[in-house]
Amino acid sequence: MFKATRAPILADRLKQQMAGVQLSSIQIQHSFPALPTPLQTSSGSLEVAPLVIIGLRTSCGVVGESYLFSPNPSLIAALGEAIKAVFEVVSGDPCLPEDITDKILKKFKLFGGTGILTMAMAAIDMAAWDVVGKTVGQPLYRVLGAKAKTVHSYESSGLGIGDLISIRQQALRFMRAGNTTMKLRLGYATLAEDLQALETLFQACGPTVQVMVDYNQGLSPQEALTRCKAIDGHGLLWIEEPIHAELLEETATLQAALKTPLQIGENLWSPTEVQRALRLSACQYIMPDVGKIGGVTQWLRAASVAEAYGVKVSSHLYPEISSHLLAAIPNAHLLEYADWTANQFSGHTKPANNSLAVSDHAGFGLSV
Ligand code: SMN
Ligand code: MG
Repeated sequence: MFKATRAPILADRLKQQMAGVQLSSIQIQHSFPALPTPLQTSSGSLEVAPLVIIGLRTSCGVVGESYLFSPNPSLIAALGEAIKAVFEVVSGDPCLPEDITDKILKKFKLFGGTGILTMAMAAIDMAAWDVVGKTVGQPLYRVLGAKAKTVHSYESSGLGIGDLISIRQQALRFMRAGNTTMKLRLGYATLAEDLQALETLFQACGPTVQVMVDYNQGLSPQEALTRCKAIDGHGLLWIEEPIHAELLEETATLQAALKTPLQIGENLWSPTEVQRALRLSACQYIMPDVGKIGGVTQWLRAASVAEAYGVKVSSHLYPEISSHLLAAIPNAHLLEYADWTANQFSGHTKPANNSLAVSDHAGFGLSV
């Protein structure tokens, strides 16, 4: 069933052009930029954004750039090694991202696709799409046939679990840039504290604020029912990952008991997993992570699965890359904007008035 919805992404005329460009070598760098605002979630805290930065050299001299984000700094070296190992499978191949991804999927079928392997594949796929954009001299959203030059965004740079004064200060900072849509992390020790944090945000921002909350998988199914019911009448845009990401049936039971849409997807590892979540009615919205779903190719395939279910797609992190993808799909919802890579890439743009301009440089416009 999934295969029936899959259509080629790269246009035929570009395929011919890219068939003459070969993948030569891959370069790996590590970077640990400090988060402008450290983030506490119910499943761990973040002070730096551990990144693997990839340079994909090709026979025509174009270098494709991409990166991976790992919440755990200790896995960055392993991610880099996995990228090098996976690259061996496609070294010398033409720069046709869909073929590259399908070859890697096939090669590692016995190993199974999740985790570091799938992220390594994503890094190569993303860099290959960047090569396509740079070779034809167009930003990726244009290569993908998009018309929109901006995407709707929400602020996710801060609003971690923390004291009420800093929640208020961060929210007011977002409001000053006209970013009135923002995500609050919940999953405090008690429901009363969750409610206090929400109340603080609404009081600070007034009636124009639009809020979604993220439990980062922190609740048991039973606790999730209690807590989500308690916030169900607050007019939230969505409630994100209330319980463990693997518990799709339990998430569906929870969704059936709530008015507020559930949002999941950042921990789904393939378009097929997205399809399973939607078939189970586990959520009303979906937000694949371009690193974890396996790259641009797999993200776009997941988005077309969601389209078939009439479900809107948001992105998870990677704003410089995700902005191109959201601009390219008909069922785009919201871009998650976090400022964690703001000082890392020259192509990083910041949102204003709940909107982010997609880079007009060739490829993603990343540039380290
Ligand atoms: C999140 C994801 C990864 C690291 C920190 C926080 C969060 C989000 O789930 O969706 O932004
Ligand atoms: Mg999340």
